[in-house]
Amino acid sequence: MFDLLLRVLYFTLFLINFTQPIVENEFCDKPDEYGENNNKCNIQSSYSRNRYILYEINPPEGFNLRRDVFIRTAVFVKNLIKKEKEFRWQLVLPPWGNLYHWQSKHIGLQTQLPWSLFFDIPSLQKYVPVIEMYQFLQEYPSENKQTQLDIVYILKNDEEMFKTGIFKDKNEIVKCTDKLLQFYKIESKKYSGHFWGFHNITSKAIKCIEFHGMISHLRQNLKPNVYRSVMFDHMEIALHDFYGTQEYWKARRSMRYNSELYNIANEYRKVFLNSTNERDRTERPDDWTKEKNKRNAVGGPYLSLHLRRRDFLVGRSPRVPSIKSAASQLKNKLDELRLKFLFVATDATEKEFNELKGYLTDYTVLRFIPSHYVLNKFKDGGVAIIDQIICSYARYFIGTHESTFTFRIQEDREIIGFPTKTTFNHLCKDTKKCDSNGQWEIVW
Ligand code: GFB
Repeated sequence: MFDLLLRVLYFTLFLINFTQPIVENEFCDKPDEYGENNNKCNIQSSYSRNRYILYEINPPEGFNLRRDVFIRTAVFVKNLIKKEKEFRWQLVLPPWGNLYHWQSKHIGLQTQLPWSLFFDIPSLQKYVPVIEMYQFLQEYPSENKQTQLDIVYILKNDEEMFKTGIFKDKNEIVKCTDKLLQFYKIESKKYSGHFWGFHNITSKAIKCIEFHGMISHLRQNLKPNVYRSVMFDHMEIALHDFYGTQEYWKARRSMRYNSELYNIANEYRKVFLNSTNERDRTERPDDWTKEKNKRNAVGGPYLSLHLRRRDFLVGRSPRVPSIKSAASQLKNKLDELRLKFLFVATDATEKEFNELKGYLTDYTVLRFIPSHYVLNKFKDGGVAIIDQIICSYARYFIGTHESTFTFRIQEDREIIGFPTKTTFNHLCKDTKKCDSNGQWEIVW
């Protein structure tokens, strides 16, 4: 009897699965010049609810802008999950690599690095379902170890808007005419190109979109009844839906770092800066969702500085102070706060750092020098995060005007619970005229 019941149940499930149309007819027309609309059969044969969103960013962009694009995308996917419930949405984390600022040459290639090297994946997953690229490659159907995405949308700005200064929402498919396009056709319905350096990934279709507007407007391009995997190239073009809101900060708070990076930074704080979370009132729950609004963090007995040099000396020279001027501003603040320790996170040369130290001989001026183990394991990206963590736990922080590296430290300090006046400060070109960078306070 029980056996019979089971059979009836299986048969009913079979009927439900096989009789429900997964593809709507409106998507079943002829393929266009970029190969779209050929995916119906694949989707029908899969019966899977999994839908994957992948993205890539303009190659010259740095690590900390990329972190911001992740937040936009994570919030987008989170909202998608609420609205498109019949699918199981997953955000595929684009591996890190080939960043212009990662200059250490003796530690091997810094390419295709997983997010787990820098971030705590279970924390990210408490905000939105994310998977690493290698996991996607394992679980997504492939043929002879070749993975074919369903479509790549290449976002581009509408140059006309930038010429006229009149900006309007736009999401329009245009011809892919750009000679610098990173994707090219190798055969019918097969495009190759820059897929994070993986040579076993291609796409069935490529489409170019002139896009202006909030990232949520990309929902109309997903067509989950047609595509299982959608990649957006140049995702930095899509804007935040909710910049600075509670939702933004939730996604931001989920970006806890790899615990080993915290351990290294905490050990450094303890040994060199006499700073511990218990003493500094900077203790936090392990789980970011349990974190509460507070403003009483004291921080370690040191002033921290993010001193951005290198390309900023060229691109942002009107705002970048000389080392001498920086030293004089720091001396004033150290004296005002009666602090003797200065921690410097910087991309400055050894010569510039020594010059700074030379002006501040009455103080202990320190920078984090990674061991071979740390540099080899966590690469330039991990060392930069350790610098950011140490800066974020100081009693007072001074950053560099308009550096996203500085912005991320300020956000971490907002989360830890420092009074804002100890956080939103930056070095001035000279003390006479010094514009504010704004205060992006946390919303709980
Ligand atoms: O992160 P990021 O986009 O910040 O780029 P900006 C700067 C990179 O330089 C960091 C290194 O990701 C690090 O690799 N770096 C900078 C540092 N400061 C430090 C530091 O204190 N410690 C360590 N360890 N590394 C943008 C660039 O930089 O500035 C754009 O991304 C462009 O490409 C623009 O150049 C002008 O926002 O500061």
